[in-house]
Amino acid sequence: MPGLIGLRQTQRQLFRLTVLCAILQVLLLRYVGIFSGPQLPTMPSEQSAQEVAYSLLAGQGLVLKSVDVLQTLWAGYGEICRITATPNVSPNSSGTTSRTGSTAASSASTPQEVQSYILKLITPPPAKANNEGHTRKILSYQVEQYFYTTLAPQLPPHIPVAKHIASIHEPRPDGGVSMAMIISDLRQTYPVAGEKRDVLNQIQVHAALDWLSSFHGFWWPRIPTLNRSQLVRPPLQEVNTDGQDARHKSVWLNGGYTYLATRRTEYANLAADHESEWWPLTDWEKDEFSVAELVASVLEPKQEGWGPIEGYTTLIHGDVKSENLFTSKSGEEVVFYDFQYVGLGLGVCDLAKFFTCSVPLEMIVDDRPVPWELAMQDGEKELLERYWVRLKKESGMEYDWAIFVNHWEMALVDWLRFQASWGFWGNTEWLEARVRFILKNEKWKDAVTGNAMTAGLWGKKQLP
Ligand SMILES: Nc1ncnc2c1ncn2[C@@H]1O[C@H](COP(=O)(O)OP(=O)(O)O)[C@@H](O)[C@H]1O
Ligand SMILES: *[C@@H]1O[C@H](CO)[C@@H](O)[C@H](O)[C@H]1NC(C)=O
Ligand SMILES: CC(=O)N[C@H]1CO[C@H](CO)[C@@H](O)[C@@H]1O
Ligand SMILES: [Mg+2]
Repeated sequence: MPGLIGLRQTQRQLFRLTVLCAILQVLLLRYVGIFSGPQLPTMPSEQSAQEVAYSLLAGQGLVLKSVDVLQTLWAGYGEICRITATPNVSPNSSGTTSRTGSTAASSASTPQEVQSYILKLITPPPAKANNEGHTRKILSYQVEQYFYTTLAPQLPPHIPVAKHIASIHEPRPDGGVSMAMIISDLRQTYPVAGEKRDVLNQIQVHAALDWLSSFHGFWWPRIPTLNRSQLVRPPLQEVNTDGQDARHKSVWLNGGYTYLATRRTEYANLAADHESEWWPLTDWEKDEFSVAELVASVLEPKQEGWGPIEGYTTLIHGDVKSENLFTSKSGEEVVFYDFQYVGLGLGVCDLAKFFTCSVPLEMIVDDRPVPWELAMQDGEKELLERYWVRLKKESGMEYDWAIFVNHWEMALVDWLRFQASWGFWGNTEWLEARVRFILKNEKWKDAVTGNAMTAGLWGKKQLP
């Protein structure tokens, strides 16, 4: 029966084809599954972002829905992810208690609202004693976590920051620390990003200044409540960086990451560069100290004893620029993030970077081209006054205008010292012209020297 045999053969071929198709299908599904699922790059740690997010959310009664990597962190020591989650409405969460029936029914009928959050996962190797940049970075993540868990919840609603949802901070056997933190996703309320290296518009600049004056003003009278021995010293001095110790640390003794004590290498390079217009900043001015050192010693918050800026010290953000803020659609509401360098300092130190890197030049200088030397012009003054008035109101503290301007001028000189040793960007012409003007003022120099003396610079073995 050839027909039958033929049929059998066809059946066999069909069967083979079906099996082949099935195998192909399985392979294809796997392929698609791998590439369409949440992106999970291999982590240097034991736990993936997804695992960490899942367990942190579970503790908050939330179920993880998706994980999207926004960026990997410096040197691959972690990543920032946008995650989504829904409330956990499984009968397990309520079913075993005495409240029965209705709870499960009502939660089943409520729509499961998907919320998005930001996960910051950090798994760096242990800090090395003499690697300044590396140590600075690792300490900065601990500082940021302290800020979100302990300080941010104290802020009133008119000084918005992301909300802390959950976090872990675990020492690892290798001496390093694993950190993870989930905070609220600010883009839901503040959809406009400050953008890279860009200047803000006038509305955004005013809103950012108002946020800063409120933030600085809020913390100013509260600084005495901080435990000074828990402040994080400059990276090279912060020798003991094991996990146990970090649990007792709070924010930086000196906010920011450009102050002289942590930029000695860059300073030495500037001091060796006799061609640079700004080399004189490093030249001996009074006894064996340079202008840059005199200014830095005045601006430096002290762990013990008294300093000339003591009564004016507040918490500064430490990295104020357009890339670290979001605004509302209108630009009238601003929120800052990236609190890795939050610490003590004068509020004007945040403003020096902000004016240089994120304020449009035409808001602070009228003349074109920008003159070689420049006194404070009306635009700059208006912005500073706006900040100063609100700072005093928020803090309830006194701040004499002349003292404020003196602080501002020191902050400009200090910020220029960093840029001159590291590279200029932003409103460089304005900054250089302002500092040329300030340095010509002998009365200003005498005041700085006087302050440096009371700061105990003389008789101090180690410079800032
Ligand atoms: N709370 C948040 N809401 C929304 N996006 C955030 C939030 N925190 C951080 N991001 C996003 O992650 C990026 C990096 O975060 P950031 O804290 O500035 O770290 P980095 O030290 O890498 O600058 C930001 O540019 C921003 O796009
Ligand atoms: C301040 O912090 C140190 C170090 O953690 C601690 O030993 C000390 O008890 C704290 N002081 C106060 C007043 O809390
Ligand atoms: C209330 C209750 O029974 N909760 C349980 C839900 O399920 C988790 C894990 O399966 C348990 O750990 C809880 O105890
Ligand atoms: Mg940032």
